[in-house]
Amino acid sequence: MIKSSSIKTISLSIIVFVFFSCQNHKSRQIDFPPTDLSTEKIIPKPLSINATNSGFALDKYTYISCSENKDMMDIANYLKEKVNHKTGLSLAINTHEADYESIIILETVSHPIAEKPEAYHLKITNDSIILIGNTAAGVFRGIQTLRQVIPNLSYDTISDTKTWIIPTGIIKDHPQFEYRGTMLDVSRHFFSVEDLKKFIDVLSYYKYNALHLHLSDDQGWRIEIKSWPKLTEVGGSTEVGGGAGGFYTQEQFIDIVNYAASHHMMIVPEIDMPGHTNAASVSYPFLNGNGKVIEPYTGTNVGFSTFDTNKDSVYSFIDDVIREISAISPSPYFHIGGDESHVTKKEDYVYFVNRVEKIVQKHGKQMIGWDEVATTDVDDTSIAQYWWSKENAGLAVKKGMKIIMSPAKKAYLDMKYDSLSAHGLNWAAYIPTNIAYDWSPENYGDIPLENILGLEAPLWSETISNISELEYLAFPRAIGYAELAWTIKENRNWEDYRIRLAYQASYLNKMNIDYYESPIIDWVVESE
Ligand code: TNX
Repeated sequence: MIKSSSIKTISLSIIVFVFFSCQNHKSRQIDFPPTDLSTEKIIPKPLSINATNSGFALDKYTYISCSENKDMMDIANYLKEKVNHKTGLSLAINTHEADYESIIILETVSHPIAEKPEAYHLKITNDSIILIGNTAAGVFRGIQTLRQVIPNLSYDTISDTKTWIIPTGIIKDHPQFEYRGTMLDVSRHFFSVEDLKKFIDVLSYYKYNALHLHLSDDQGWRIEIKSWPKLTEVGGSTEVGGGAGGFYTQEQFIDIVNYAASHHMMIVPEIDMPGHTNAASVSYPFLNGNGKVIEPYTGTNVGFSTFDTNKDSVYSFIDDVIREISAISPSPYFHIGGDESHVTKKEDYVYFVNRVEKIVQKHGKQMIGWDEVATTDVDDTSIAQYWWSKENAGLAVKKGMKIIMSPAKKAYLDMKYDSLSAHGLNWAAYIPTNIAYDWSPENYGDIPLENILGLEAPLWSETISNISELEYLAFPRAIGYAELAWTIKENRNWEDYRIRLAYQASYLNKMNIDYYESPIIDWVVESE
């Protein structure tokens, strides 16, 4: 209570201060061109936009104001850096100098502006931008909207300095779904910490809040476990095609987690089991339950490996792995995989998933599993990720579980766009840019809306081995999935989205993203 009322006092005093200072200031006269905030190319499309058709001049006379707490200062510095990257301007933060003409105020509110923690309001007038959020995460999401309405091109003659005209009006916004993610398979091919950070930069621009890392599979184990060092020494040294593989040390994993957190995103770790475990069993053969001599695997088949589900030592191993990862992973979720365990007997699979669920819970996490886990006796607090089986998803609904929507035919980023695509698979479908966007997670597979936790677009990496190939498959489709997860169905429309997507080219180019230049989009490149 004390904290929130003092924040309110701070923000009120700032607003009063600004009002009076602007009154006293030799307010400059700018002849703003007409604008229309409602036709800005914002993705994901906000809940409501009221345009007031004038302009805010972003220039060297603009400064940022916020409370001096760490969360808000971090966001203010982030905004400063992003504005600098786009315009070259270097905005002051919380300056006491009188020499300014306009202000950007960032604040959290004491009374929620909507039920969703990530809700924000953005009010743009001639000389102020006021961005308020329910939480720091809400303000951060609003910053992404603000970044998107800063034009690429400046006016050189409208005032005595280079000026970027931001359209005025009010945006009120919050996400439809609380879970908005992509997944990256770092097992089939390894991706560096730098690659992940670049991916996070772009995902956060489109308001994603989760990056799920598929950290183990038959072809590679990718995270250091201090109590079982051979997992990375042996299991980390392979990948599809025979390359060198790789792994994240715990320090590197923490670095990734922190980088994501500074973008108000979480990392969801996955250790896939009892199938997809060849790399673990090569490292420690006692884990193996398929009765065969175990060899390193660098092909792309699935479904041939399994843990031995009847040994207590296997569960002690799993306890260590989940304990060590949970200790460095602030996300509330731990993903246990559970897919395609074709050589695990059904009763063994059920026993295994139930026992591992309890281990996950013991370490303070909520379990996520691919949709097959719904065939076991899991709790309704566990989450099923619907990738293939409508029947399994239906079982999850019956159990009262929440569901993450990732249907392979619509949401798999590793599916080719079409038969000419340079990378990707096509076992589920070809997914061109329009098909990726033009469906409703709200109405897929008869899942009631109240069971849907959110949407995730997985990127499996059998056919991609570097960041450029990753970007080819992920973009532009991941931009569309961001909108499906954030924006309500009533505000989505392919023809309208198609235009807004075309205008993302300048941003993607500036970020050096090797996106697929889908021929059904009339890409528009504007640059200074
Ligand atoms: C199925 S989707 C898998 C992965 C593959 C992917 C390729 C899922 C839960 N399992 O092991 O990489 O297909 O598209």
